[in-house]
Amino acid sequence: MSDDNERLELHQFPYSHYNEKVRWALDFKNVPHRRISYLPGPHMTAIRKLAGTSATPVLRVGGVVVAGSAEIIDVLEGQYPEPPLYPADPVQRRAALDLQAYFDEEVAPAVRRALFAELLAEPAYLCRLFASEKPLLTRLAYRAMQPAIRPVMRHMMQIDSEHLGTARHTIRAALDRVATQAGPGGYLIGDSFSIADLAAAALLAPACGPSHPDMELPRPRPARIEAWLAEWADHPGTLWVRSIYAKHRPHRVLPLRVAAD
Ligand SMILES: N[C@@H](CCC(=O)N[C@@H](CS)C(=O)NCC(=O)O)C(=O)O
Repeated sequence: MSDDNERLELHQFPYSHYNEKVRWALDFKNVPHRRISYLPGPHMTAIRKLAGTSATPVLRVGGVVVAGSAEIIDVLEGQYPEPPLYPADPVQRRAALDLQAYFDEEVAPAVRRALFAELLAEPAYLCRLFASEKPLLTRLAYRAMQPAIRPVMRHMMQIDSEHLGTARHTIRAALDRVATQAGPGGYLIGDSFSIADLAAAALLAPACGPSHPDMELPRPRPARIEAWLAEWADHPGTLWVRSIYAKHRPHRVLPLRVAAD
């Protein structure tokens, strides 16, 4: 293990699909790291100070700070090339990165918008997702803050009737796409696992309920969360996401997480 590995920190939200891309890349490349989890809302000051933007994931390696899931994975691919996430063939590499951009820019916001429309109606469950690792007083304070945080989240994620209708359409189109584009080996680009499969599966995971401790929504679940998962459960794209998780998402003991706020 190099000194850099020992000092590598992922500043993240648990269960967040953009953060899951980076967790997956780190685990896939077997890179030791520390995960530092924040509460959505109160995270802003600390993450802005660290990265100049409030969005997670943020990776810190020694004195270097990198923000954005695609940017972080690009750095990891350069520093830890084995096993590769980028196809060796330049045409396939371009296609895989383009597919990642489609999932990052179009699909991920739609998944998040539609899921949070349900989660914001279940504040106790939302707090369980994001605050369960925190001390009791922090958990109670976060629960009490929910009425103030909710309108900010609705605004930031454009949770309104117009955008929600489009979001469900975008999710279905993305599930259709992975189901039809996956080749005989089950991969989106070429005949091996790549960044395209990782990005698609991680960013669709909140709708597909893959069996992995970093993304499986904890039980018992409120009825509206069960209904959300049931809406997508039988889609062939959901089965594809679950199979990619089963084959390529390492199951391992979670690294130490450190409370950040
Ligand atoms: N394009 C960015 C998007 C990151 C993003 O939207 N992160 C969300 C997590 S779901 C976030 O931290 N939102 C809170 C904020 O922006 O303050 C990426 O790929 O990392």
